[in-house]
Amino acid sequence: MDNKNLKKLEALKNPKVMEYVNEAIALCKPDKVTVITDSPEDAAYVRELAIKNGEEAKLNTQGHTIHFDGPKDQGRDKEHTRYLVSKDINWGIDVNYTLKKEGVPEIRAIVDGSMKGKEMLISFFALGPLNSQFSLKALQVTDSAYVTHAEAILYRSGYNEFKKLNGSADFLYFLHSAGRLENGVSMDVDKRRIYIDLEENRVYTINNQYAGNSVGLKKLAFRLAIQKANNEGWLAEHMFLMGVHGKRGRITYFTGAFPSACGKTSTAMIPGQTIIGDDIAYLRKVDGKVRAVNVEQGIFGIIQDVNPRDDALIYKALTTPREVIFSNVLINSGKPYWLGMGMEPPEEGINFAGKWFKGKTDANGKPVPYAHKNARYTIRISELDNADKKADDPKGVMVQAIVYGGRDSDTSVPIAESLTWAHGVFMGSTVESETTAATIGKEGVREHSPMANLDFLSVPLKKYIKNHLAFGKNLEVRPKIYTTNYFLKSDGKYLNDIPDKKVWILWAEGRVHKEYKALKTPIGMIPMYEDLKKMFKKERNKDYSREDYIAQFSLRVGKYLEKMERMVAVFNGIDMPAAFSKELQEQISRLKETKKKYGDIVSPFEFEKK
Ligand code: OXD
Ligand code: MN
Repeated sequence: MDNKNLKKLEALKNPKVMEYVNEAIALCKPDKVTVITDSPEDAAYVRELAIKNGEEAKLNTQGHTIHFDGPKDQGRDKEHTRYLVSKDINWGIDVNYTLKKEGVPEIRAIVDGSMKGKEMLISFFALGPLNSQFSLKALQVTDSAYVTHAEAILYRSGYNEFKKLNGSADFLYFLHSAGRLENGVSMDVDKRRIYIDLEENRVYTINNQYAGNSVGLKKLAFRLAIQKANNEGWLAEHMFLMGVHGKRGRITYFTGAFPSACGKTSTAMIPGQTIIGDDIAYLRKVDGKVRAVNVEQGIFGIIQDVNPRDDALIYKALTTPREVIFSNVLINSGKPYWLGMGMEPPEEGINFAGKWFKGKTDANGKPVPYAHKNARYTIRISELDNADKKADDPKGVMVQAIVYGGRDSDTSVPIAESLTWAHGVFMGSTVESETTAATIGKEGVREHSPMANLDFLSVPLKKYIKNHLAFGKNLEVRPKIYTTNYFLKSDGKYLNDIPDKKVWILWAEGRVHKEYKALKTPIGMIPMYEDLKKMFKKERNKDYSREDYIAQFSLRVGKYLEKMERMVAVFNGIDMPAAFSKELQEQISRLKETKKKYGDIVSPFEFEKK
């Protein structure tokens, strides 16, 4: 490290930062070390380095670049993402972990010498707004200028925040190396490892580039934050944060947790509403209210189906000059093409698997799509016309509704409100969803994901649920809790159009302000037909028939009971808080009673009669 860079580091007066950096240099053996501060010159240096290194290439539109991850590095690698702990833990759920005495030597041997011939970048970030009691600090060391560039878009630069730490070691630390590269992509994917040391709040991630694996500040920091939150009595959640615009200019803030690729971003982007964040929120109780911030300042969004009709605002932002990184789309003559963009792709180009041409097939004779299903864009939220004005407020915004959603083709109604806070926690704890392309592995497999957070839980399930139950206590303004399901089908066909979610969210907003009555059913409160009819006309210009309502809101009691059987199987073996077990038992008996009285499928109008 030259003197100039050393001075930048020393100015932080932080012994732990020095210790980590010295250790990283000794282990990774880079040729050069560069320290990145909050200055615009340093940000430009990173952007240019990503181009010079071949990790990104410029596209025709100003500020746009393309980055490719290798063909086998197109989603989060769940199998090789593990916690490092020094003793066995009873998690209650399936959690991947390795004992430190084996895991640390293994990962350090793989990381050893990984930066030979390369440049190490050291940068600093805030997870959350600047000058905020919500925010955590993060130190990133990596040999990937793409990773640093993506983080500069997605997170607030935090060199100055580190100065304010006054030498404290209270920060998270991420060491990443893309490993050996061939044509700009990681070669040794068989040695891809993502190890998260829960005891030291540090992460090692190696031989990968896909941001879900490499960008420490995203899902890796999130796991460390979940542990911290559960120890300290706040919430770190897989949630969007948005302003829902109700009647008379009213803005009501919602958070919502959905598993990856199940509509979080598109909910936060519903036309007429404002977005604060689309992926990770920290929530705290402040003066009897729940307040929340977006941990990020950007979106690492799925680009498939972003088109002028369904996602006009993002489409506009992705097709005009500004800083955007496209990943794993098709490139032809300096232009990006993705699946579902509402335009015919060219006949050939370059994609994540190299040269692509129309009719290309894989080794099994299957057609190779021109772009990956999990292709992404990386953009700052402030670039969007619907960015909420309070997005960077250090005090956060007051949350009045929490939504849990999943990809459920056969059971849950499109929207329901919980009977109580504890019932809401129960609803969130029993989210089930069909797997998507955001993770490596088979798609469409039903998976139970408590609070849509299964992939990221870093504390025993009992502790996590207990923390949620306690969070609802002693509140002056208690958020309402909802479940949504945008994916309900009948005879193999979706029962709703994608934009219909606007009606569900606005109905929930109206409920917060006591504007709509609701029907009490065994699974929660559901909308009344007359209200939805008016709302569908106003918001969607659709004639919403009684048949539509019956198809969407009939309680599939038999299916709900099957789900409860699955939940009993999951939770039986786990020592859960008594309040949770009570909710489960009561849910089952309410459903059984309803089944006895009305049968397997119950029209919502039956509940109106009561
Ligand atoms: C994401 C994910 O990219 O959850 O947000 O996979
Ligand atoms: Mn996510």
